[in-house]
Amino acid sequence: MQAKVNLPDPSLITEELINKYPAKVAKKRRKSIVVNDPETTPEVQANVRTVPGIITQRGCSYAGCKGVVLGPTRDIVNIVHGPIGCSFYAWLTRRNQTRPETPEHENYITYCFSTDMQEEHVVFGGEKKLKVAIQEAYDLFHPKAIAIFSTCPVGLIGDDVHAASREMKAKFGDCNVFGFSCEGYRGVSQSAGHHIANNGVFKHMVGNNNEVKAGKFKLNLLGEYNIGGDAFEIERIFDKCGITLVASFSGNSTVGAIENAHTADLNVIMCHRSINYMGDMMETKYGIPWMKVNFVGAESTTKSLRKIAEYFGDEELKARVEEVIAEEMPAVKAIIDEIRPRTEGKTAMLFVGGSRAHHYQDLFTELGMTTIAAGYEFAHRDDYEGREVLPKIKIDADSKNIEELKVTADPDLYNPRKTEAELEELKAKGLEINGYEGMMKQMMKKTLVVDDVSHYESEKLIELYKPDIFCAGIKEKYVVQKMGVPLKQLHSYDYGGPYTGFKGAVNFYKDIDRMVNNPVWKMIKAPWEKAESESLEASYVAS
Ligand code: CFM
Repeated sequence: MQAKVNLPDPSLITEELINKYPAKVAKKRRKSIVVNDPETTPEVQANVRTVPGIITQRGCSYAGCKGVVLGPTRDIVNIVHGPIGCSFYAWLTRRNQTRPETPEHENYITYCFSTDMQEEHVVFGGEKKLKVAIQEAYDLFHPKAIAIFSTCPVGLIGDDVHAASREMKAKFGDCNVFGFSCEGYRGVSQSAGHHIANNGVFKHMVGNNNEVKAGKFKLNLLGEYNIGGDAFEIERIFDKCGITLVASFSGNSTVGAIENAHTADLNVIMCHRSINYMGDMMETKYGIPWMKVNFVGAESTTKSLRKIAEYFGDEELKARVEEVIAEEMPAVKAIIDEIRPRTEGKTAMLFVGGSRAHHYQDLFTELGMTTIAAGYEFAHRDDYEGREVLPKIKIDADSKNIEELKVTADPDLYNPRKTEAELEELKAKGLEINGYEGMMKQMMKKTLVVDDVSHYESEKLIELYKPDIFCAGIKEKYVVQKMGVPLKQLHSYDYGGPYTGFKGAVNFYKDIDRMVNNPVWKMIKAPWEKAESESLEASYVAS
């Protein structure tokens, strides 16, 4: 594939990005900045510690565990064991929506539960206070489950959240209590917290309820957290196709659904980074294969639905999926036809999390736009280069910190949903089972891939490439916009969304059209448009 846009020489760009760094830092950063080639997928340094002093956009292990993976499940009381700030900053900041069955059903997402650790507890221990908090939550809410999240001081002083949880669980008898050693420092980013969360959910929740519910085509949706209502749109499409969603991990989800997840016949994975561990563990223990899907983008949605239908191999389902696509696509096409002449040929940069920098490229492609540079904040090499590099990834001291569960086939419940021969047949049809090819194979040659991009590098990239839109988060938003480039938040969606499925794609096209074609950006004098002498005030909007 050839770029429709003129790309500057990417090797010169790399030099520009790192030439202001001290030699040691430059050497390290150089390994995380690569010129893409979809054929050879060069190695990207990823999932390594950020250089101290560099402004990164990463979060912590606790954020990945509590905020990302466990947080969206509405009927778990999530108690943060730590100082109040850790809880406050994880309180309703992620826009994970949920829809209780009735207004009377449990929904604890709006609450902020914390042990409010004080100096006294740091010095003399906080377990007693934690048990009091668990008891209080139980007395007030009688929830199905209580999860405890360790913040940094908990690990430093050695409070045993697991022992406290076990004790309280035994005491209550009707409430599942379990803890997570997800102290912020456990890994180099929130990615460590995802893994810790996967282990805990797998150990303490999945498999607790063996009741097999009705439904011919049963699957779990892994790694979809219902930001801005994304999961609602996917659920709507599944319903329409006659696909039964047993559990979502964990957007719009419940304890009951997750406990029952092992009765599904397929796991489809949206966000590979945050939940691939669960897919693998469920395959080993229960015999459920997983498949990577992407419901971001109308074309990607149709592809994913067809993959699901092909997996189940049922002619009626295949026909129904085609009917749904035929019903949904005209409205999408109509909007595309209207908008695309205005967006065609424009350029985008995406620096987001651990999956969206890849997924959202499909929506831009649908708009005729080119992604000229992209990167994740905390993904691993497999999310860039594809899972075939997994055996080649060096396990460093930081990764060794995180427990690898030893999973074996369940003596009673292991039931391979497909035989080896059937799996081979599906693979021959082009269905990637238990695989993910990563971001780079989809990006054009000579585009730039940057892992854990620093604030300085983002500004440099904007100066050098002058993209039509930059996608990142709230921390970058206003700096980028002051440079005269619109920034689309792909974590919170700038309070919009959903962006998944057919209806979500339309929302996205309209939002991007409004942003890249807004005349206001031309009225801002960008720093590179100013004379040298004026450059001191370059970061201000007014000129
Ligand atoms: Fe997965 Fe996510 Fe993401 Fe993520 Fe996140 Fe998020 Fe994200 Mo923000 S689970 S990796 S840790 S898709 S909160 S819903 S938007 S960084 S790209």
